[in-house]
Amino acid sequence: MTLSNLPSFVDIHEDVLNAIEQSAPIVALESTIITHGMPFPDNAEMAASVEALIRDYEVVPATIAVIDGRIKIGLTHNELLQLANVKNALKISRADMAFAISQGKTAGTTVAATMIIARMAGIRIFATGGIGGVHKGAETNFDISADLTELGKTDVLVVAAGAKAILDVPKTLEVLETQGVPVIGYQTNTLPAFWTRESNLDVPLRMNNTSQISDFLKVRDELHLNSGILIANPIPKKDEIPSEIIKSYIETAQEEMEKSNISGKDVTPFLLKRIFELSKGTSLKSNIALVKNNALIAAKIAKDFYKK
Ligand code: PSU
Ligand code: MN
Repeated sequence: MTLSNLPSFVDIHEDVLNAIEQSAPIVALESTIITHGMPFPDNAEMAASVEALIRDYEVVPATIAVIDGRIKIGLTHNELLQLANVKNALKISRADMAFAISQGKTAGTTVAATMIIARMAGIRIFATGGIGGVHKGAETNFDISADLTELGKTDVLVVAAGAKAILDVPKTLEVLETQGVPVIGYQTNTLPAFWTRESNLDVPLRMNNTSQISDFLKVRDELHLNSGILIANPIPKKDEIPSEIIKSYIETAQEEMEKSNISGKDVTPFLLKRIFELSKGTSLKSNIALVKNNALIAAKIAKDFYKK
């Protein structure tokens, strides 16, 4: 889809539009992390500082969301604050995007929905905290995030801090492989585990600098593979939470969830919120630090990819 035939309900921020027209580097950002992943006001502070960090790198940030039924690609400061503060925002993926738009709702876009919207505008590089994956007990509850199938069919590069230990990480890697999604460890041999730098799983591919990643993306384009790429970027050492500690919080949160009949799209927000409470806020601090770290790598990749 070219810019001129974007749907009538899409608003592109002026800075983003200019960057698209000039083939200048842009990094897309998701908004479920704002509406459902972090409490106010930390979510607003996180979103604004991640955008600022990308701008400092001379790359244009494009936070993607749905506000009052309109797709926004790039938010004003006021829109960002509004979104961070809104009660009852929807959390939308591929399945419910059209619902939010046709009903005039406000919604945070998941990794899947953000990838779809970024691709519409030709934005190729996207930073987030963590992707959705295969949940524990998937063999009986079938809970597999639509993020994984989206990565299998939409050619946007996603920088994330690996897969969270609230997920079944080995199964998540298997599904990514089935979907044909390259998983590239950035300067690491093991798949990062979100709050911790390392896990006991080998990362399928490794790259050590952003220009290698940019070259890889260019080859993928020439091959017309048309699917996503996952860059797994470890959390900075100083912001890590030891795995034994985070494991005990996850187990408690998981048990509570099973007792309280939480299912579907409420699962990830519930677990994140309980882990935040159980860790007395340290999980949130780490989460913010790793999002910033991912934004920085994404900005570097974008700069290399769009170098003239
Ligand atoms: N992981 C996080 N924080 C988040 C999410 C995942 O650490 O906010 C969000 C992302 O938007 C992701 C979504 O796309 O949760 C996945 O939700 P589900 O598991 O319901 O597919
Ligand atoms: Mn799910």
